[in-house]
This record gives sequence, C-alpha cells and structure tokens, in this order.
Amino acid sequence: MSDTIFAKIVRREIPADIVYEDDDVLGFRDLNPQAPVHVLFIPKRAIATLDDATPADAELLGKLLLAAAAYARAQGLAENGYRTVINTNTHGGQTVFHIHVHLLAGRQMTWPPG
Ligand code: IU
Repeated sequence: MSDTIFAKIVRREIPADIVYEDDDVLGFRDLNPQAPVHVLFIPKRAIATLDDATPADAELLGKLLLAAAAYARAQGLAENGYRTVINTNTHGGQTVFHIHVHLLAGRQMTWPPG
C-alpha cells in the first residue's frame, strides 16, 4: 500500500494538532473543519479503505470507533450528540487512502449528507 500524509502524521514527519492517542489510534483536528469540532481518528497501522478491511482488522476497527466515542464523551459532546463518518472510495468522497473516522460535533447535523 502506498504511503499517505496520515502515515506521515503517525510517524511525526509532518505536524498535526493531535488531540487523542493510544497504542493503536491517533486523533487529530481536520485541517478543513466542517463543524466546530472535527477530529479524524486513524489507526496507526494503515488500512487504505473500509473495503480493504478484513476480519483480521475487526479488533482495530472496533478500537477506532471506541476511541472516537471515548474522546467525544471526555469532551462532553455525547449528550448533545455527534456524527461519525467513514468515506469510502470515489462516490463516498474519500480523498486520503488511510482509513479514518470523522468525528463531527458542535452543531446540528443534517440528513441526508451531501
Ligand atoms: P476524506 O474522508 O478522505 O475525504 O477525508 C480526508 C480529510 O482529511 C478531509 O476532511 C481533509 O480536510 C483532511 N485532511 C487533513 O486534515 N490534513 C491533511 O493534511 C489532508 C487532509 I491532505
């Protein structure tokens, strides 16, 4: 799999506003926020897209979602609520091919998404 800018963030080769880290997951603020809170959660071990995930990745994917939820809870975002999004490939709007969960919060979300 080719390297991405997110892998460089994991390796601290380029800066990011990191707000969450554990052994497996990194969370950092999106450079182009779409809500008052917009944090990206990525696994340190890269998976390109959700379509590339296998049963061997089940635990890591679970940790990714739980990290986003733990961060939201710790930041007091859970009561009002938030949105988590994984974009996959072209129609999904994916632009960085290192799987990531968008956590969006701090405003009323609308449905359907664009
Ligand atoms: P997407 O789901 O692949 O479209 O999301 C990629 C996100 O990564 C997007 O919201 C960008 O604003 C964000 N991003 C970033 O935060 N820092 C970067 O250096 C790059 C993209 I490239």
